[in-house]
Amino acid sequence: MNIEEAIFDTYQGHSIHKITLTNDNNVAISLLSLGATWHEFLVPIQDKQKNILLNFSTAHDYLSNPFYIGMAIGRTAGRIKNGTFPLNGQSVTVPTNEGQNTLHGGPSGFNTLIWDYNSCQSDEAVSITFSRSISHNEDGFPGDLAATVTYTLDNHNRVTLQFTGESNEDTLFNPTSHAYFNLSDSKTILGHQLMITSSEYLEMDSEKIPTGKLLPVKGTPFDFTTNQQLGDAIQALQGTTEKGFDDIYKITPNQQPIVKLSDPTSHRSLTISSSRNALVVFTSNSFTKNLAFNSGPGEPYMGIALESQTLPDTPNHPGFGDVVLPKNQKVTHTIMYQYSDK
Ligand code: FUC
Repeated sequence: MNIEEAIFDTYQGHSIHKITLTNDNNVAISLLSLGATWHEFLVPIQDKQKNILLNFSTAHDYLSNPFYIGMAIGRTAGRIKNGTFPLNGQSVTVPTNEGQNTLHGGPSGFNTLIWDYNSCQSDEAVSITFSRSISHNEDGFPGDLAATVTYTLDNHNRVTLQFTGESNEDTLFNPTSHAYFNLSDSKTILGHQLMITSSEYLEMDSEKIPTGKLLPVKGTPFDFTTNQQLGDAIQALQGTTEKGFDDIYKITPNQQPIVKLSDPTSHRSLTISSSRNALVVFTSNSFTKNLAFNSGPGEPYMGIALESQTLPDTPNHPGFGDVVLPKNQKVTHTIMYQYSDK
């Protein structure tokens, strides 16, 4: 077990730190204090390490595109229609950042913040906890929120991501991670297989806001109840505007893991376990070569984001769940990622 700290970059006069956690199997994760970002997931291949996450080499690159690469998302993942929702019988409006809607916590979401951190080490696991107080005036959501984002790497090659929130007023809390994975040795995820324990996905309007209607996956390219090759599924969506997946699956969390991503060529795989009721699947359909990733210029389908969360636009849809964080109550959400190369 090992922890290393380095300066990653400087942003608006602040040092951005990179913290690398390594386990006894030579698996490592690195995190950035900007956006509490998951920067690298390094897995051993022979005597080297391979990174299976999309990432950038500068703070500017992380913040100069709309894709939230690797970043922590909060207070609310996904879109809130018109930045407006009911809370305690009143209509609350928060700042918007995608047309008239609020995406991924709005213009001052978790991903835009520089977080404090401290680390912790035991024989079996090593972790880092990012913490930040976010005032109502800073991001425009009700209440001053004390938030933490903890990444733990253990010797079973598991990464456990834990978010906590506590506010002095009732507010919303629906955080997630926007890590993009590519397990393979090729530039795209088209050869990957995907399995999701979900039989329904959400209908959305032209602004990607849920209409409230659920659609069955059975008999469609959206059906990942058994292993499906992403290249085949994406091919079947070429007639759509999105030309790939940017979809919200309804999850029944009594079946774990909720998703398995695997690369048959390298035998690398990743499962995700979570008790939340949704998984957003985004196959980087609109990435362009102007994105200067560490792995080279951007291109469609170079990574897949698998965002475990509560169904978005929650308070505007009865039956989607409850993302209200009651005042003075600490709420914890956990997402667990299990890597394997067997
Ligand atoms: C996912 C998508 C959004 C957006 C974002 C970067 O959360 O649902 O449409 O593109 O990623």
